[in-house]
Amino acid sequence: MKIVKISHLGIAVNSIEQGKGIWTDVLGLHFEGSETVAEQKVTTAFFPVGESEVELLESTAPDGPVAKFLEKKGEGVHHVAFQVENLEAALAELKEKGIKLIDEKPRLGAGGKKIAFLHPKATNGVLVELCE
Ligand code: CMX
Repeated sequence: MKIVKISHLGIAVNSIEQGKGIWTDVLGLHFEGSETVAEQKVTTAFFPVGESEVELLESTAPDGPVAKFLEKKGEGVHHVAFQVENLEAALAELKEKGIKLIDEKPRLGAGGKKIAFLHPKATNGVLVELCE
């Protein structure tokens, strides 16, 4: 498999509205816009940084993955997303190597990108997203 770059860093926040000021007013990033991804039970907000982005994640439902993360750990880095050249091939390769996957097949994430998650137990406690 070939990782091309860090696509984004996902940061779980209680509220995008209340949390985004530090990223824009203080750190000087540009707020590109937000999008709700119903399937993931999150609203995302993107702030480009060079070729990568910061993604703030606010939960839209108490039983969603980000709500559970916030309840357990509080606000903080939720996942790191790597852009890969061929997501299906990368997943097949990881499965073949016995790596614990959350998604064996790509699903659709923010911006209509194909995404899939690896289980944090397989990657030193860090939730890893692959996207294409
Ligand atoms: N980073 C690191 N570890 C995490 C984690 C995260 N983001 N989320 C959960 N975990 C850990 C928990 O701490 C827990 O560890 P322990 O067993 O040591 O206590 C373990 O994983 C299980 O966690 P849980 O709270 O019981 O939750 P679930 O097993 O129900 O779900 C996970 C965990 C990772 C499988 C689930 O959150 C998931 O499927 N995530 C992928 C989808 C997602 O996060 N979507 C939101 C972002 C969408 C986007 O960017 O578009």
